[in-house]
Amino acid sequence: SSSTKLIRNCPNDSTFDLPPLSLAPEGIAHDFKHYYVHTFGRDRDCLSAYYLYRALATTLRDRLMERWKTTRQAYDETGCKRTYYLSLEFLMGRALSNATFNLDLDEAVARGLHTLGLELEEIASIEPDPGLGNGGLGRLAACFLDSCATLQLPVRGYGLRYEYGMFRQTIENGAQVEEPDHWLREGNPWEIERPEFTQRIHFGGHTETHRDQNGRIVVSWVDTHDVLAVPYDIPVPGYRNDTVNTLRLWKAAATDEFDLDEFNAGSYTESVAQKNAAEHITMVLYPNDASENGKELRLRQQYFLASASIKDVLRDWIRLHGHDFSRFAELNCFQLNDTHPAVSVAELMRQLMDEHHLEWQDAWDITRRTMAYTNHTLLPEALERWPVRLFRQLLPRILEIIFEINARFLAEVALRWPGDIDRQRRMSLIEEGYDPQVRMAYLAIVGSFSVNGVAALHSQLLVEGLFRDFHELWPEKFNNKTNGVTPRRWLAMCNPGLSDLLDETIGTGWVRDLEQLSQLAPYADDSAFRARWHEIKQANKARLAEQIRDLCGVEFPLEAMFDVQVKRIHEYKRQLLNILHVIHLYNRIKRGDTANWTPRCVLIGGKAAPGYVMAKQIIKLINNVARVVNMDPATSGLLRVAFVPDYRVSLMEVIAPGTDLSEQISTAGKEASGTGNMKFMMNGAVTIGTLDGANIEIREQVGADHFFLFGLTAAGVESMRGHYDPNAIIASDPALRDVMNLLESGHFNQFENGVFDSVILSIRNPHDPWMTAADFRSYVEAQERAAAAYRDREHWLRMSILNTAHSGHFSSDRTIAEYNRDIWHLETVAPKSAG
Ligand code: B1H
Repeated sequence: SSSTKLIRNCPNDSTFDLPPLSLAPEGIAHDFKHYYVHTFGRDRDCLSAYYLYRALATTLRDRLMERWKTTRQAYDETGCKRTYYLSLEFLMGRALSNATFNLDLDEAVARGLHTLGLELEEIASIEPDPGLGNGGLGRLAACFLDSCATLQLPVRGYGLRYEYGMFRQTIENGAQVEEPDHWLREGNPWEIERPEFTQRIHFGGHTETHRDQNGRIVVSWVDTHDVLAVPYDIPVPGYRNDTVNTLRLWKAAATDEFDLDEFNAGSYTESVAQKNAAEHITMVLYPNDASENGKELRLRQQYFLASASIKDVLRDWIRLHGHDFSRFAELNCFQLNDTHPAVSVAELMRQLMDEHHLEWQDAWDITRRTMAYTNHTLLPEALERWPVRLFRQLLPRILEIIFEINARFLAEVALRWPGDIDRQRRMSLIEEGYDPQVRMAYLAIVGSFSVNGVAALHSQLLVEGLFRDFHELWPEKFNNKTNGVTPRRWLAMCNPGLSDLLDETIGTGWVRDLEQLSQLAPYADDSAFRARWHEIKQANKARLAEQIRDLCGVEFPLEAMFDVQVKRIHEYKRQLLNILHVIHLYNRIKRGDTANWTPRCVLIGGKAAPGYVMAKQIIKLINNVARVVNMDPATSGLLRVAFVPDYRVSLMEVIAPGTDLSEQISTAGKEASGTGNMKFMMNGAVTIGTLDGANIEIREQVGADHFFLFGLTAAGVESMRGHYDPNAIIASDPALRDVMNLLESGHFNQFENGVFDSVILSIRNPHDPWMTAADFRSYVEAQERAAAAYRDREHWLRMSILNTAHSGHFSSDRTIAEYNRDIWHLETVAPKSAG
């Protein structure tokens, strides 16, 4: 097509060289006005907020563009090894403030805008917050890209350009209502379409085997229905270092071919309409965080991402190295973000063999030295398995390759454990049965040289449990990479007050090297420093309280402890335990048990997967409890509860800095890592939590005295299974008995008979996998310790400071440095300075 056509008489290299763009306020203001007036055709008669944002975004994008080019050239010229981060989700958050900050242009942009009477923050808040991810897994991918660019590592993200991101959540009569998020409606200034790199992706059809002229057996995959993958590139700026990496997102588009049969049958319009179906592949993000998807369209998305990204990488390889793949594994690595892109193992095999004519053994050798897999969950409901019949119908060639990988793998297992049929059955990539399934995690393990979990406990449980057999076979493959979060967005940008105090106290080096925060520790004993810390926290609480007033209509008094749990709603995360504690506090108030009371504002937020009935009932319960508590004059000044609708990245940027107590209360052994826990810690919140995921490492870093621990251990949870008796626990604990009585009396659902029956039943169920009742007593006691600690302001401030001071370990820069040291082995590459 015209967009992919190149001209023959290419002008010489310097034709398109331009002088560097001005980074001064005047230059920025000039370009901003130019875009607003000349490009977008707006003026003072129609002062459109959106186009003010658009003009500023374009001004900044120009300044990224020149660095983007020099980064790309530096990677090509050095011929360096590269890593590709393959993920169905990238939860990037707003780009404008991030670009401004990472380019060190905050002051220049603010001053340039001031000359026009405009405010940077106000314009930045117009940007839609792109929600191309569910939760932690998607946000982790975004933090990793930030760290890779900051560490100047040649890493490219590959994902999907969903037309509709995560749904917008509203609350009606206490219940979640989903609305579509058409985030691209007004265009996206941060993407550059690259139609010249379009790829063709195959689905359906069947395979045929024949011999070529040399007598080699060749398989062709024919009669396929093809879909085009069009890449859109998004710049990923490093922190003040001239590196700009790339996130490449694929959009599905129809080919220009007609289905001839239908055409000849006269159904011209039907066959044109068919083209529409192709574009559905990237229409919408599946909103099922850590739970079953199982839909054909989801497998199409996964294969579409895998095939397009690998084709893109191989095209680049051939451009730079020709058709010799002998050094491919040495110079390329694919990091699989969970099993969602795991079909890449078979797809790389297919492309190397069927499209580039390698033999099985050579292709397999390359694949196994190139793929690395990160596991993010132990929950059985999130472990991906696809029916063999679906593969056969949608991806027949891929299924053949998976069968061949499995046959060769099981031969290896048989060699190691002769006659151990049960082990072969357990380890097979195919789960046999009435409807056989492909086990995607096993495919990922067999096809990778590295398998990692995302926190120490999680990695340990993986090799002891789910992946035990594989660990016995290949112990050297397994490793841990404890998650981290980027200190740019999650401290420096979102908490300017604290950031200034840190700069003033320990210098500015912490933004790149977060371990430097440990220099703060001695200041915990300095009362003048504590006073300033307090002042900043109170200002952040005021900003948060204002948001909560606007969004929930609830007043949060600033002297109260802000107690916050924001994350996806899931039974294992136990928002239910939190709300049971709220009911317990309400009972205490009603019975006048309020001596030495610590006023508390409980904030809960998060989305439920639309089909997850129990999660939606938990949202409804939180809202109903909030209404009763907040309406009751007895709670005035003592207790407030709010459910914040539409929790997302940009809300967390306000919530984390204003939080005192961070709720990390999952059933031990169930939360792989958690990353919200790290954001809160960095911003000086103290954690109340179980020994789960990265909480364990947080507690190790900050010290047991500065962490409110409660609950069963992972081993304790497992050994209690089978003789867990919640009804006995309830009967023997007066506080929990009172909570259940009030709940069961219908006090929180006066005109909604029975709406909480199944929630109540789940607490009383001896098979409750999350053992909510088991941890209640211990949770209440930890909450009492937290409340007492908060009443001693100086003590609390010390804890708060020490939490920030010991959060250095949880920078995603540390995580990425470990991925690079142990798995990727990339060299840093600095681009030529833009001048
Ligand atoms: C995590 C998911 C996840 N683990 C399936 N697994 C999805 C699984 O759309 N799907 O099908 C989406 C997401 N997400 C989270 O990853 C863990 O629960 C967290 O504990 C962890 O911190 C995070 C990042 O590693």
